[in-house]
Amino acid sequence: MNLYGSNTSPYVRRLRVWLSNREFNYINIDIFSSDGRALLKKKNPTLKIPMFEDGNQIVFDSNVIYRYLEEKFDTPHLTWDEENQLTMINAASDSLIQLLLCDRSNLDTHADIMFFKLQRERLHELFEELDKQVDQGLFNNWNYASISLYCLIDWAEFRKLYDLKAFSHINSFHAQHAKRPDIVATDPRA
Ligand SMILES: N[C@@H](CCC(=O)N[C@@H](CS)C(=O)NCC(=O)O)C(=O)O
Repeated sequence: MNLYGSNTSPYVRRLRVWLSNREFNYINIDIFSSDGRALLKKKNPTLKIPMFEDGNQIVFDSNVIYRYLEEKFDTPHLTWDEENQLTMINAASDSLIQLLLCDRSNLDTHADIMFFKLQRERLHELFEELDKQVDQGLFNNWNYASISLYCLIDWAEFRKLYDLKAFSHINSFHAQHAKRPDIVATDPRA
């Protein structure tokens, strides 16, 4: 089993953490280098990571990879509420990725422009709801949803993409899990 990704991607990190007590090869690629792009073009027309390879089966997209792994390891399905948590975490991750790519394209992401305003409005709603759910204990189990939340907030902090200071429950959640061996082993700063 090969997981292709990069050390900084929050979508890749959640799978690395979830898989941390299983046998798999992690292949770190730079998706913006010519070698990385050539490898992706051969196997994955979405040109996005993570990508998973199990024998002849290639799987794209972290959500689908997770479903594949659930089946392969016969682990319980996410509940509908956990699926919603994951959808919120994905929406926040996607908005932050769009802002990062715009910033790297030298666009002013604080400009009064519909696209940027929509992302920031969404991020505010999502972090408020996620903060509330952490307070309600809905992320108390260390499962795929809470691993994904950790990877999102740690990445937002690492990339300095969003000021999360106001979300005290999210901050406590982050501090609570920061020293876990699977988290330390996948730190994008390392
Ligand atoms: N829905 C995808 C999103 C993956 C994604 O956006 N990955 C980023 C890296 S964190 C990527 O490959 N970006 C390349 C690009 O947008 O060109 C998933 O869940 O796997």
